[in-house]
Amino acid sequence: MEVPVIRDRRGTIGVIEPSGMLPFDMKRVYYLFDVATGSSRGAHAHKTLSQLLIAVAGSVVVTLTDGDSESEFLLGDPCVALHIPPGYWRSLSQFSEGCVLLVIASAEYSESDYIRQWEEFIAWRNPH
Ligand code: T46
Repeated sequence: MEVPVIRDRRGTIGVIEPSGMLPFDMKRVYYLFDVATGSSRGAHAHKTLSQLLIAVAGSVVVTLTDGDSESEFLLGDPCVALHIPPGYWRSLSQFSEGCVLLVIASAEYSESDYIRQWEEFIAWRNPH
């Protein structure tokens, strides 16, 4: 989704407000930074959590799969947010130097919402 921005000759402000504009109610904001180039993060799914990811500086590649098909997204524009609904395995790679990835989430941190084993994820997606 496009992030609303306010531009003038001094620069640009990106604005995210909880009312109306998001596909979920926001409960948490966090950000990844100081990620060593060449390292990967993610490699898990969330059972109920929805997220919006915005590369507010630098770039990162996000790979999403539901266990069948896979999509790859290059995030590198602070005016663009990637919505990840619940139930997608995500891998984050190719962090550029200085990348700052902002994450807006629908719930507070809960380890029990994570699926961190690929086999468990596939079984969860295909319960019978
Ligand atoms: C995701 C990608 C995009 C907390 O204690 N509180 C928090 O709010 C978060 C986000 C993490 N943690 C702890 C849990 C782990 O012990 O920090 C450690 C690393 O977290 P995680 O394995 O989730 O880190 P990433 O970078 O692999 O994933 C993060 C998000 O947590 C995840 O939801 O989708 O960024």
